Amino acid sequence: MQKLLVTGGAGFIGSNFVRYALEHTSYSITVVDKLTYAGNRESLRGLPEDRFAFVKGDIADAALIDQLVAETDAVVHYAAESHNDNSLHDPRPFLDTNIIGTYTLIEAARRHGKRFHHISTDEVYGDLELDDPQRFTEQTPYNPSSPYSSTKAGSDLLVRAWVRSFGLQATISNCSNNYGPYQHVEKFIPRQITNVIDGIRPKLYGKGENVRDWIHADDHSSAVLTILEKGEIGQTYLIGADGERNNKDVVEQILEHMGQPRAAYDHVVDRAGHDLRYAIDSSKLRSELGWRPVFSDFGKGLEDTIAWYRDNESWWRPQKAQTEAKYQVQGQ
Ligand code: NAD
Ligand code: TDX
Repeated sequence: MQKLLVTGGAGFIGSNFVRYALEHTSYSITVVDKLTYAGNRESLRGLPEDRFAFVKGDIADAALIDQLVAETDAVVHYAAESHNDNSLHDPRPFLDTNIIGTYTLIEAARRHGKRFHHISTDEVYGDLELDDPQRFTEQTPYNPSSPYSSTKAGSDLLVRAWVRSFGLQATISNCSNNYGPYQHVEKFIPRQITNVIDGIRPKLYGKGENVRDWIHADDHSSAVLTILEKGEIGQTYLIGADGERNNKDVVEQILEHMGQPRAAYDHVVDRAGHDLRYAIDSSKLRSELGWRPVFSDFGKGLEDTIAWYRDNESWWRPQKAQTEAKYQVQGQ
């Protein structure tokens, strides 16, 4: 394997993977990205020109995708509409990209006999009670709650069907909530950090008891590389780093790291259908493929992320006002 096609490589996690893979392997990488509101060419600035190419395009464009897939050895598929709140207000782009886009890619990968890795989310499993001793495993039944997570679940099922029916050489990974630099300011952690920088109080949906299982984006990238190189075709691997925390705790930590009183936040309207808790059991990935996360100290990772947003205002500033205006209309 020498050449990778990375879809959605101008987004948060895709760009992290591109930087990570260029640094830790000798692969050449082509990114295909539509540059929606969530994509940012600046997230890929300064990469080595002899090993990196960028193509602006839509994964649902069958002619373009056929040509790009024909030219690569493997596809790593990150491109998606990724924000739950947006999916509650305008679901259509989620169907177009997450379902039709994935279908377009796996048809091309099947035609050309190419290795395919599908990036997905723990949200396909629905949510857990706060006191449930169980965590999600590869055997947990699918039970998605939102338009976003149902389209991700649909895309996973398409990939599974293409493996079984057509022998597609695919693996799937379902990861928990990522944090780190280059994440869009619509998402929870960057929204609150940039709010505090702007003198706005952080906004907690509902009571703030909802639990997310946080993993640093670098650890997600190392896991994807491990699965791409060592994973068994047809298998699903859950990716997580034992990072369960409720939203209230995360907001309080952000405020404390940024020199504000821990209680200086507001409760706002809850998300419709808000999943209560996600928690990943990643034993299969650890025991079968020997993967381990590197970032074990969430407080330190959060401090580094805060420092990145302080130092890179020019990256996020153009998105901030319109993102907050959208939330304001929703009472959030
Ligand atoms: P993101 O919204 O930051 O980036 C998505 C990227 O895809 C953007 O660059 C966008 O321009 C591009 N894109 C969207 N529609 C496209 C289309 N039709 N054609 C080509 N490009 C298109 O999302 P992210 O947080 O980086 O998530 C990436 C992937 O990881 C998604 O598949 C998501 O479901 C999955 N995931 C995310 C998390 C998380 O915590 N963020 C956790 C688990 C899984
Ligand atoms: O302002 C906010 N206040 C708040 O309390 C925002 C934006 C969010 N929240 C809450 C909602 C969630 O409980 O914080 C939690 C995290 O919210 P998001 O950042 O929107 O992430 P989530 O909905 O959990 O989904 C994320 O993780 C799984 C990614 O956006 C998905 O792409 C991924 O699949």
